[in-house]
Amino acid sequence: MADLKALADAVIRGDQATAVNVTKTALKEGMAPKQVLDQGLIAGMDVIGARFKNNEIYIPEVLIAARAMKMAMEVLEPELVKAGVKPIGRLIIGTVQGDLHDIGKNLVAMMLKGAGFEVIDLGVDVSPDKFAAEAKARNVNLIGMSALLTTTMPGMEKTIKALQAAGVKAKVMVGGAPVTKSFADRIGADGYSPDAASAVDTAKSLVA
Ligand code: B1M
Repeated sequence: MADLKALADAVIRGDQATAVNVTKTALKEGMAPKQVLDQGLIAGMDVIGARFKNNEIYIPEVLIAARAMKMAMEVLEPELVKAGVKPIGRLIIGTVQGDLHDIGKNLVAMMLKGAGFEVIDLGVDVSPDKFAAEAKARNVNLIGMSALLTTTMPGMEKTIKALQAAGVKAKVMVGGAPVTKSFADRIGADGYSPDAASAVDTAKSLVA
């Protein structure tokens, strides 16, 4: 019988082979894909998120765990689709125009995937028009923007204006080293997070 605690532990350790094997065994035994996701993969990433938030682990451990989760998700995803399991929210995420930094944005994207969001990553140097066009085309309920340069932060405000002009109703959350809560409030963002772990809490509260 597949052990979902062992699956969560494999994610926490970043043990890709075990994560994939336990996922395959669970599915072969007829376990519900949603149960494998919630009690195995997401349970493991929740622990990673909490440890990261408490500075008990650092970026490399998060990336290793996220990779194990990604490998297992490749096995699980088609079964989730077949079972009609819906993600808890769908978002686009990108680094704003003129900015090529993506390590933090990727980390946030991975944590959100780990928490059960469908994440569409637009990459770096994303223009306000592209954010607006993708938000409309993909019918998302959340938009995430990252900026690492003081010179590119104004791109967040421009993007919010472009989203409003395009009639996009999705919530907007922002983050990145130079971004602050007061900046986020000033430009009219719905949410701000200082790090990837709290970004999950913010995203969940925005789509709730
Ligand atoms: Co650049 N860089 N860089 N850089 N770089 C910084 C940001 C800088 C602070 C270095 C410095 O001068 N001390 C400085 C910015 C100064 C400023 O504007 N205040 C700087 C500069 C000036 C530049 C260039 C202009 C340098 C030059 O060419 N003269 C140039 C700009 C290029 C461009 O973007 N157009 C440049 C280039 C680069 C590299 C390409 C070499 C490389 C990026 C590689 C890559 O990302 N693929 C790079 C790097 C690596 C850095 C530093 C060293 C590290 C950034 C990083 O990845 N941190 C950085 C200095 C530093 O921070 N020590 C620096 C780790 C990452 C996990 O943290 O991105 O903050 P962070 O993400 C966190 C949170 O902020 C938050 O969660 C993450 C995880 O906890 N978060 C969100 C991020 N996005 C979020 C979104 C959310 C919520 C939370 O919601 C959607």
